[in-house]
Amino acid sequence: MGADPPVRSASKLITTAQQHILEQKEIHFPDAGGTFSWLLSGITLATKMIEAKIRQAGLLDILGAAGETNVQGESQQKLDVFANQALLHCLGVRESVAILVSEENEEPVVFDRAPETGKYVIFFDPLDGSSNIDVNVSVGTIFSIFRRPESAEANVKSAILQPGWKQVAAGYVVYGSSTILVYTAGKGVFGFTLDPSIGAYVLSHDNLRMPEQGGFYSVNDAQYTHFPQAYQRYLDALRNGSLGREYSSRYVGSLVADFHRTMLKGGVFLYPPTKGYPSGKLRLLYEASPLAFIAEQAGGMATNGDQRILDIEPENIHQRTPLVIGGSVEVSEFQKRWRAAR
Ligand code: AHM
Ligand code: MG
Repeated sequence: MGADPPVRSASKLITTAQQHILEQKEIHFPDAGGTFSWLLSGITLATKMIEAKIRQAGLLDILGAAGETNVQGESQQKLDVFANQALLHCLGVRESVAILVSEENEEPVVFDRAPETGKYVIFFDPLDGSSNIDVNVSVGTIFSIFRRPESAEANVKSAILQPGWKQVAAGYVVYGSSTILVYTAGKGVFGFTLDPSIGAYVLSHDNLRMPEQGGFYSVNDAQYTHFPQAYQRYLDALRNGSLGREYSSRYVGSLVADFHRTMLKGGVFLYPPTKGYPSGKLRLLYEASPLAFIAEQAGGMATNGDQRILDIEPENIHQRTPLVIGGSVEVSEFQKRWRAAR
């Protein structure tokens, strides 16, 4: 027999989201089973189906209201319906899912699964900012995962109404000029870009950190006169250089897109209470809370003014909250001014 063949180096060219999730599990949770990774693969699959549909949107003439209104009284786009069904289907078939809560469904979807198998409760906003589809502007999907409480007295209500600090994972997908998945499982934040040629999310943003202070603020400025005074004074301070920076404003009107820019470039995103939305417009459980978890994992902060978003004890599944989220410098400055004004 001749000499042994040379051993090839195992260095990787790419890391897919699936590989990454499994590697992270081995590092941080070596005793965990594979159900959590399988669960996340349900989300990545659904978002690839949604992304494919979005890319065809102009071609297939599938835009426009589907003739139904959702639980918030907003007119539903056909793509909202598709995105919701894709997530309900891809997650519903996973045995580990106990309860699914969607922005598009008034009631939670509860599966008849024993607590030993049905371990997770998942919230999602299937297609956030969907009115932007008509004008070819970025939209997104947001998700939030909790463990189902194990105690015998835990019922559906207590499984659903958990504060955000109990999330085991959260993430979003922004369908923009490229499609990017960002997620955290409580051990840092990672971003993956969908490579359409192979249909896989590829690691592109390793251990994402939000700048402590950035140069952008993001708010629906047209509502300024309807904001509480403390918000107005804070925005004035951002504009007049009191925070030691010259800020520019950026507002897409798609939460995921505005948040993603804030993650990468820094700054602050605000959705204050307004006359039309006295508790703010954004929903706590499937918009504010998952993004707050990601922001904190990346070194940022998120508050409703009175409380850290992750500390809010929810009272109902579709409740709204004011949201101030972004870099630690900007958010703590807001917090200080808000408290002083109370
Ligand atoms: P949606 O869930 O109906 O799409 O609404 C949420 C969207 C967010 O993406 C965005 O931050 C906000 O609404 C914009 O609201 P406004 O047009 O009032 O600024
Ligand atoms: Mg939404």
